[in-house]
Amino acid sequence: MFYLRTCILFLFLFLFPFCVFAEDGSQLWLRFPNVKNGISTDKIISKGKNPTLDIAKKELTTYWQGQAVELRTEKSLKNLKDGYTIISGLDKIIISSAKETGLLYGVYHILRLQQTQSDLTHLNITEKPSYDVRILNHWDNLDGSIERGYAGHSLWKWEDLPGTISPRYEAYARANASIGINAVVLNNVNASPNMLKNEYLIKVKALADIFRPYGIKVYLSVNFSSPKVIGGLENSDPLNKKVQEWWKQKTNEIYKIIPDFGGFLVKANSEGQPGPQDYGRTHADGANMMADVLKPHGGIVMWRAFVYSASPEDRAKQAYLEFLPLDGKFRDNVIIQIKNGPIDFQPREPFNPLFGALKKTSEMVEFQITQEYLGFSNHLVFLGPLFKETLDSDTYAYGKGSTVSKVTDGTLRPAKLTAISAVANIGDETNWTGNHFAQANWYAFGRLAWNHQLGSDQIAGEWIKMTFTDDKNFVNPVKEMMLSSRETAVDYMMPLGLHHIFAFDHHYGPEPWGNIPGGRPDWMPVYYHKADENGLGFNRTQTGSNAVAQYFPPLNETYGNIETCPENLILWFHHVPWKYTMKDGKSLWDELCYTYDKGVKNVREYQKTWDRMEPYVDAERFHHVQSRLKIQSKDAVWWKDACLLYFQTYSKMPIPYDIERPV
Ligand code: GCW
Repeated sequence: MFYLRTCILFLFLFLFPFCVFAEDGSQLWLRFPNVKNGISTDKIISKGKNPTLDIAKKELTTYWQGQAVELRTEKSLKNLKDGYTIISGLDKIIISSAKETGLLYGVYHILRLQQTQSDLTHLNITEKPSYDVRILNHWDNLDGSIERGYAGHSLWKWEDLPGTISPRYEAYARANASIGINAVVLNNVNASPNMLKNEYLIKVKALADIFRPYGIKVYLSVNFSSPKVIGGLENSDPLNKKVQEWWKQKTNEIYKIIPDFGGFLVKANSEGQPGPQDYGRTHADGANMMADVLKPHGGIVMWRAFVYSASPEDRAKQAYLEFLPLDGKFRDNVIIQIKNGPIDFQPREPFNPLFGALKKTSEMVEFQITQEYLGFSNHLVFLGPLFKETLDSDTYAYGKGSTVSKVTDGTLRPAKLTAISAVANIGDETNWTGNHFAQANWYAFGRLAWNHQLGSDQIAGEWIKMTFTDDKNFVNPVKEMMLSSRETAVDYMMPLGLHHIFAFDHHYGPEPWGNIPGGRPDWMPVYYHKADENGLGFNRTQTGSNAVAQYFPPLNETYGNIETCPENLILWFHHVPWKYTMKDGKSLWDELCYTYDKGVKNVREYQKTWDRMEPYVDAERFHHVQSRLKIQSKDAVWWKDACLLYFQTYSKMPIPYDIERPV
C-alpha cells in the first residue's frame, strides 16, 4: 500500500508538470503563453445577452490584456455582413458590428493583434469578408474513416453522439471562428445515404448546437440516390414527382431539427457516384430539384463540377464541356463548386477554365487543404501561395483584371450569395492536422476566405508568431522556409507543368511509368506526361486536345504558344522536345534535371534551418517537425530519382554531372 502511494505521488510530482506544460499542438494558433488572465468583466461594456456575446466576453476576460472593450451592435453596419469596425477611443476600444458574430470576429482580431505584438494604439479598422460562406468540406465517413485524411480518424464520433459530446467539438468551432470560417460540411462528398436518416440528423443537430454560437452553420453532403436507397422509392429521377416530394419532406424534417441548416453539397455523376444523368437528366435538373425544396428555408445547393469520365476527351476539358451548356439554367440558390484546377488538386495546375466562363451561374472555388497530392502530413508544404495563385489568376472573362477572386466574390457580377470552400485536413490527432505545420494551411484558408487580398507573407508571419514565438530569429527563417515550400514540392515532384504522375490510388509517391494494360487510360500517369522519344508533356494546343481554347483571349494564345506559355506550365500545355531551349538556355532535359535537384536541395536546407530552431521550440514540436522533414527529404530524393531515371529512358540524354547521382 505504502509502495503504491509512493508510486502515485512520484507520478504526480514528476509527470504532472509535463502534462500541463507539454506542447502537443492541440491549441493551434490560439496560444497566449504569457497571459495569466484577461481584463475584468467591468472593463467590458456590452448590452444584451446572447451565447455568441458570452463567448466574446469570455475570450476577453481570459486572454485580453489591453484597454477596456465596448462591444456594440449597430444595425447600420449591416452592409459589412459579418464584418466589423474596431476603433480606439480615449479609454477603450470599440468593436461594432451588425451581428454578434461580427463582434466575436472583432474580438479575435484584437487578440490576434495582441498575440502578434502589433501596435494597439490608434486602431481604425473596417473589415468586411470577401465571401459570405467560408466553408470547410470534411471528407469524413460515417464509420470514422476520412477519405484522403492524414490526421487520424474523424473528429465526429457518430457512435457517441448525441449523448456524448467531445470537448473537441467546441475547440474546433472556436478555432474556425477565430479565422472567420462560418460553415462546415460534415461528411464526405462520396456520401452515404444513411447520413439523411433521422438517427443521424439528431446527431448532426448536437454538433450544430455547439457550432451555432460560434457563427458556424452545418451543411451535409447528400447522395443523389437517397430517395431510392433509404426512401424505398423506385428510382431517384429528379423529374419524378415522388422523388421531388421525398426531398421536400426530408428537407422539412432537417429544418425542423436544425432550423438554421445551411444546405447540401452534391457530387453527382462523378467517379461512380449516382446523379441525374442516370435518368437522362442534366446537372441542372438535379441541382434545381434540391434548390427548390431548400429555397423556402433559405438553404443552398453547392453542386460540384468535378466530373470526368473514361472518354476519349482530354480530362482537363470535361467539366467545362459539361457545364457550359447549362449556364443560366440553375436556380439562384445553386452555386457551382469548382476545383481550383481542371484536373485534381495537383501541386501546380492552371486555374480551371470554368471560372468566368459561366456568366449566369454562381461559382465558388474548392481548394484542398488536406495534402492528398502533396506528401500527406509528412511534407511541410505551406499552401498560402497555391491558394493565392488561383485567386489572383486573371481569367480575362470580363477583360483584364478579371481574377478568379473577382469572378467569385461578387465584384464582377452581382451574386446573391458568394462562397469559397476547401477540403479539410483535420482529424482526431492531438495536433489536429497530423503535421504541426499543416495547421498553417487550415489557418491560411480561413484568412484568405475572409480577405483574399491578404498576402501569403502576412498570413505565414501571423501564424508563426501565434503558434510558436515572435522571436525574429525564429520567425524570419521559418517564414522563408514556409513561403518557398510549395514551389519546392512542385520542383521535386512535378516541375514545369507535369501532373498526375503519382502512384496509383494512394497518391503518395512517384509512378510515372504507371500504365496498367486495359485499365482506364485517364487513371494512368502515362496519360498525363506522354513521354516519348521526341519529348515530354501533354499537347493541349490546337494541334492536340485544344484545351487552350477553353481560356479567354489572350490566355488561349499565351498558353497555346510554346514561346509565350509560362515555363512553370509548359508541360501542361505542350509536348516539348527534349532538346528544346528553355529561357535560361538549358535544354528541357537539363532543366528538368536541375529543377528536380533544386527541390531536393531545398528540402535539405529546410532541415538545416529547422535544426537551428531548436532553442526556440519546445522539444515535442521540434522533434516532430525534424522527423517529418527527414521523411520529406528522403521522399524528395525518391521523386527525383524515380522521375529522372524513368524519363531518361525516353530522353536518352545524360544527367548533368553536377546533379546528385540517382542511387
Ligand atoms: O481527388 C479525388 C480524390 C477522391 C475524391 C475526389 C473528389 C472524395 O482522389 O478521393 O473523392 O477527388 O474530389 O470527389
